[in-house]
Amino acid sequence: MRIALTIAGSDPTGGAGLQADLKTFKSMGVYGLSVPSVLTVQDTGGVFDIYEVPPSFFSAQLDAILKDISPDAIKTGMLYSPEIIRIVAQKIELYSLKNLVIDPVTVSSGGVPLVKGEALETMKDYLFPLARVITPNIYEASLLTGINIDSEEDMKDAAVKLRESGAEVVIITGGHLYRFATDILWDGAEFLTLQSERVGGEYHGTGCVFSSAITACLALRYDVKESAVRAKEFVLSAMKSAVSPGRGMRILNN
Ligand code: PXL
Repeated sequence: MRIALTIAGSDPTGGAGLQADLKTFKSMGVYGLSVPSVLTVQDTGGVFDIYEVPPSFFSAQLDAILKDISPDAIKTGMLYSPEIIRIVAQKIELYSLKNLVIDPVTVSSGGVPLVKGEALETMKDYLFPLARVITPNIYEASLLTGINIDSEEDMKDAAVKLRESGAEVVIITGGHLYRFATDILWDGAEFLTLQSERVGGEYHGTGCVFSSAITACLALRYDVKESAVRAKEFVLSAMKSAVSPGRGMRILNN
């Protein structure tokens, strides 16, 4: 059985974070491992507090699992602090890990910051060069590049600039152009525009599910483009069967 590891925050609602990643891995037929970087206090309405796992304990979790098991693919979600990010980069190199997918999580759906200090810069400098794929949304891509993204052309410009940080493939998600949900993939040779119908309503965790679905597909040995297409289909179908377990946002049922 193929194995994927998520290094991410805990979201008790299961809509985002490592819980959403594990559900995605399972649905896609991949065995899931998970190492929490932070715990959050949250409900379907929002994030109320964040507790960072002490770096030495975080590091010990990674060492234990990676000395024992070699995952076929890995994803990172909410890493929160520069210190945690540097530990992840160090372990990726130490254990020669392949198929790294980075979702550069920066804010919650409700607008709460999910990074502190120089975390974004650290991610760009230390982690992006090790990545097979990075999956920023438009907001994250504009923060990372300084480009104000208003069109598909802007998304392409930002993707080109982001790839200069060393990631093999850049996928910018979340373009709401016309009736479609548009993502742009740039692999250094050509652009691929991924489109699906837009589904109305407020959803929690779409970015986590998209990046974990790509990770699962890479673990299953699909190439990056095929993985992106399959992941987009997976997210759309999970949005269509979304549930409302609480009083807040809808949660993807993947
Ligand atoms: O959706 C981004 C995200 C990622 N990881 C965790 C989160 C959230 C959003 O709330 O809580 C743990």
